[in-house]
Amino acid sequence: MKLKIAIQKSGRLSEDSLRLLKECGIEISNGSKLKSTSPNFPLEVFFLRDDDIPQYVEDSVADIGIVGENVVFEKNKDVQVLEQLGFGKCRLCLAVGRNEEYSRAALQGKRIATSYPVILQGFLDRENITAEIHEISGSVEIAPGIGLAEAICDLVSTGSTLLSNGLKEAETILHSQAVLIRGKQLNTEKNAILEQLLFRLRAVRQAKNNKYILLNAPNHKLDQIISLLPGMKSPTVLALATSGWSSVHSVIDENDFWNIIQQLKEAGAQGILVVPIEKMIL
Ligand code: PRT
Ligand code: ZN
Repeated sequence: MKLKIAIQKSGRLSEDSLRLLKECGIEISNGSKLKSTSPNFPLEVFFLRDDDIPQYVEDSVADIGIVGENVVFEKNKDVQVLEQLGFGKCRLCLAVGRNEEYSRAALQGKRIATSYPVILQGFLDRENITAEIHEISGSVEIAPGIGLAEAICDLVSTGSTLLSNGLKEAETILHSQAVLIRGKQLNTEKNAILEQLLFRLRAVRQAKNNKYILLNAPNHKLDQIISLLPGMKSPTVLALATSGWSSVHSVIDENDFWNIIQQLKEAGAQGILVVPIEKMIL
């Protein structure tokens, strides 16, 4: 029995999806065909267009899939989001001409071009705005320039596409990243494989969010320094050969990193080393 996963065939999520599986110790041979079987994990990989993945998962053609949240919400299929994967980050934004004044009220009666009519309609309904949605499948950013619409609703990551088309970001209506989704019907055996995969995925994700830190501390400052370092249980403290000094080892959250380093220095820590963690099991 193999668990079937659908990932994007070629596009922005393809490389990161394969890399994530690899970091989970799952080998996948050649990603150019329609499907591939892992030689060292009970997983079969289907390579598909991202827009089709929610439907295939709902229909149990694939058991699970990796796709952007934007696609999950737009397609609105009967699938469950299991885990955010931390890549493919972008936002779905309303954008208008660079020189226009933007307000929600000003959208009333306007034409908005988008490839995300479902999400956009949801936003307009919540805000009690009546606007005309023009669905187009690509190059949405050119719509105002050719007179098709006054505003657009499109994915943005760096913002350079908007800028080079004379547009400005007016409002974010959804933050998105790649997620792991599953269908409703999985037998016991497939569920067990999924649990193993999730265990590995979480270990990889945890590791990315954390750093291993080693530092030297004068013993009379140990209490203060330890209070800054929660660690997985509590920090490890080892005596240095030089008397009056200790070596402190711990794990810190990537997000608190610069803040904590600054405080540690102020508290008298020296020789601070910060190293990446490859896998982390709590
Ligand atoms: O062929 P297939 O249908 O599988 O691929 P696709 O062309 O539909 O999708 P693809 O590969 O472009 O994107 C796949 C997923 O990546 C999306 O569904 C999002 O979840 C995610 N993602 C992350 C993005 C972006 N960032 C992104 N910047 N998807 C698209 N863009 C486009 C955006 O539409 C705009 O044209 O990039 C442009 C804006 O980029 P910036 O950097 O100029 O702001
Ligand atoms: Zn697509």
